Amino acid sequence: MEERLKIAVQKSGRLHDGSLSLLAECGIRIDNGFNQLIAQARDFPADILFLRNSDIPRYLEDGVADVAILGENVLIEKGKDYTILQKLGFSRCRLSLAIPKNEDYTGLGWFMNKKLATSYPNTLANFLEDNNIDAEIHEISGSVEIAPSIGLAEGICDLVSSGSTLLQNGLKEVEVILKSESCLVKGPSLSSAKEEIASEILFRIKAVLASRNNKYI
Ligand code: PRT
Repeated sequence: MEERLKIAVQKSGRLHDGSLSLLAECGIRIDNGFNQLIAQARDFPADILFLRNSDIPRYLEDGVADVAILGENVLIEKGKDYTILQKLGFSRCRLSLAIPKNEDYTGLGWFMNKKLATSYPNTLANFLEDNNIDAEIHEISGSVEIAPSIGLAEGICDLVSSGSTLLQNGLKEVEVILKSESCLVKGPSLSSAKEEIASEILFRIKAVLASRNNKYI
């Protein structure tokens, strides 16, 4: 039986459209499947799995998915040492520290002994440790920006793209911890047949990205 590469993409959310349009530009098209967990690509030996972005590292680890399109920030948070085959250039954002806008920011020392809310506890803990800052991390899964105004935390660590959510919540960005974008990632153990299919996809993606770049020059 012909081997098929299982490609994980986000089921819905910020990475979904960019992932499917990139695959389509590479000639990997699916008929419907948006409401399914899995869809077969037309005329290409691959199946698309629709999963939550935050669950994708686990599926790669378990070999349920072979390659995936996801945000680098998720890989870093989960601490998985996967091979990034290609950075894809969409869904760019940064993981930043923010504090109430009226605070006088004096540098990283400001965070000493403060309570910080985040959905990225591991990345934040590593950053604080690298900078010798003792602070209390309060993990929450969403609406991180409201934490200071409801008295849950004194500062936050969250993803920022335009900055308007911070502004709306009376916060200012004071430190960038990391920059992230979508990337194509490979799971830990692929058969040689799957490696070949993954190489073909990578080749096509590089061609698409190069032609997109040429359009901007
Ligand atoms: O539910 P699932 O596990 O699939 O994913 P998710 O909840 O992480 O999904 P989603 O769609 O919100 O984000 C998917 C990925 O998009 C993230 O992991 C990042 O790699 C990337 N990305 C890019 C962002 C943003 N930009 C972004 N701005 N993810 C989240 N945000 C949020 C941020 O958390 C904050 O609430 O948008 C708000 C800030 O946006 P601005 O424009 O006001 O600064």
